[in-house]
Amino acid sequence: MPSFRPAAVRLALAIITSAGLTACGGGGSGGTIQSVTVTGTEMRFDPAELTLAPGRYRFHFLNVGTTYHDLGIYRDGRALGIRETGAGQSIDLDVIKLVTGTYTMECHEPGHLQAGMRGTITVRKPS
Ligand SMILES: [Cu+2]
Repeated sequence: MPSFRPAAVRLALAIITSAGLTACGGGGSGGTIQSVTVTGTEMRFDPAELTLAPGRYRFHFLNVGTTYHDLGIYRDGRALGIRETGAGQSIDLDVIKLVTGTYTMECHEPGHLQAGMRGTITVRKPS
C-alpha cells in the first residue's frame, strides 16, 4: 500500500498545476502589463504609498541614492520580486501579478528596512 503513495502525490500536484494555469489564462485582464516607477534613495522609496488596480505590473526601480538599494515586493513575508541596483542606476523587476490586497515594498540592504526604507502597495478594484 505505501508504494502507491508517491503516485497519488504526483497526481495531486498535477491537478494543482493545471488549475493554476487555467486561472492565469482566464479572466479579462488580457496581456496588458503596466509599468510603475519607484525611486529609491537614503532611506526611502518614492512613492512610499501606492494604490493600484489588480493586474500585471513591471516595476521600474530607479536608484537616485549614493549606495546600493534593492526593491522587493512582498506579500505575507514572501518576496514576489526583488532586484538590487547601484547608485545612479535603474533596473526592471520581473513582471508580477497583483491581486486585491496589501503588499509591502522593502529594501533589504543591511539596515535600510530598519531605517524606514519601506512602502505599502494597496491593490483594489477601481471604484
Ligand atoms: Cu536601501
